[in-house]
Amino acid sequence: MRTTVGIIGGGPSGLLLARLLHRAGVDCVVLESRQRAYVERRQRAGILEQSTVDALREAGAAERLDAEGLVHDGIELRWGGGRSHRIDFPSLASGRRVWVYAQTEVVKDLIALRLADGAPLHFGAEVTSVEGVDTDRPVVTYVQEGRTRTLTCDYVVGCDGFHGVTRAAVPGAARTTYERTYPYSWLGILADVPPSCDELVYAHSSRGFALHSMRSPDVSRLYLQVPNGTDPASWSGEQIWDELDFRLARDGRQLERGPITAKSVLPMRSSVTEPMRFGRLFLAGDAAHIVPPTGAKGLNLAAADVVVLARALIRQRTAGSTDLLDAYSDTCLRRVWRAEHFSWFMTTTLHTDPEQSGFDTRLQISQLERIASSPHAAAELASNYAGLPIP
Ligand code: RFL
Ligand code: PHB
Repeated sequence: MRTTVGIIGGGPSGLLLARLLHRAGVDCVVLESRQRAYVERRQRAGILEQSTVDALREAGAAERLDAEGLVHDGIELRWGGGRSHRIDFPSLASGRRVWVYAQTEVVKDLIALRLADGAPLHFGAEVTSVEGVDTDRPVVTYVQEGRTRTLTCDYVVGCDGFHGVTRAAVPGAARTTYERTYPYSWLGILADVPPSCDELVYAHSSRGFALHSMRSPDVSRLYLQVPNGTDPASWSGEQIWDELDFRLARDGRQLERGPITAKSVLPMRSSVTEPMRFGRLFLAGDAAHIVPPTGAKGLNLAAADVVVLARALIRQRTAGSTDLLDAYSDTCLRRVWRAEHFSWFMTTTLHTDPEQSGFDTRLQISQLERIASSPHAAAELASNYAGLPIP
């Protein structure tokens, strides 16, 4: 098989890139190791920033998002057993806002469009190697239904997430990875109960971080900071609700409780691999960088990368110029590092490190009070959260 752009991974970054290229007449093949049902059910991000929504609209993939997505104009911060402050996006972030629309739904929409277009998207196709990325004809080898096949490409894009194979196709001497792990994880639940608050609530408490989020008017998504290595089965439903009530408490009001339909633990890590290109291999999304989820940036960074890359690939095909491809890594990394900093800032301001001293806690509270009292500090948070424009 031959194609212009071989896309490895059918998560949000691979599927959005395929959609943007297809609309511009650039042919591409998407290889996804998992089956469709698995990819469509994987619970992950829930917040789309303005640029991501703009990109999905431009890709003609926002019909359901525009009908069903929940527009949010702010978030609430809570701390110190009763203090709270609302961050208002329209007034602080130049009119930019965010949407609650689950990653599962973005993925479903993009898969449906690609299949309706009759464009190649192979499920159960596990890429095992990428070779010749420093030549004109890189070759991707994959296994599908027990048979080994190859795909020869002009360009290969690694959209295969943090545990994929493409990052390792860049020789070790040609890449550098910068990393940080955090001494805590998130226990996340989905519950069949209407959200108890209209907006997302990020809470700092004496027993650690909690987040109130949602998926729809009938489904809540909530998170608790837990120690690394926590077994989700070790928390009963009642313990989870009690702890959420403690950490999110305001005016003694309790959260609405309902049946918990999913429960999982996710570790927190920051990682960036530079550069995001080697020869004819380009890395995008989680394959190149991950953030702890406290800033809601992972999916949005993945979308921004492929918007920049699609533009560059289309320019190469239509005008024969590689200038945007040559600039791809630097263009993305500037924005990536801003999001890395913001995600680190939100994480370390709101979580309790097990080694944390009383001094550290007072610095966190001071930072939260500063955001509450200074429009400049609040605007800095709001503009990063609602997302910077894609360059
Ligand atoms: P994805 O979504 O990981 O997609 C990669 C795809 O590549 C496939 N793949 C392969 N295909 C073929 N051959 C191989 N050898 C392959 N190896 C892997 C995988 O099956 C998969 O379909 O990366 P992408 O597209 O870059 O998208 C990034 C986002 O998914 C990610 O940034 C966010 O979901 C991060 N994230 C969260 N972000 C938030 O903003 N809020 C959250 O609540 C949130 N929760 C999460 C998350 C990431 C998680 N992971 C990756 C552990 C929860 C989890 C569990
Ligand atoms: C979510 O709804 O899953 C979510 C929202 C905001 C975050 C992280 C996760 O910062």
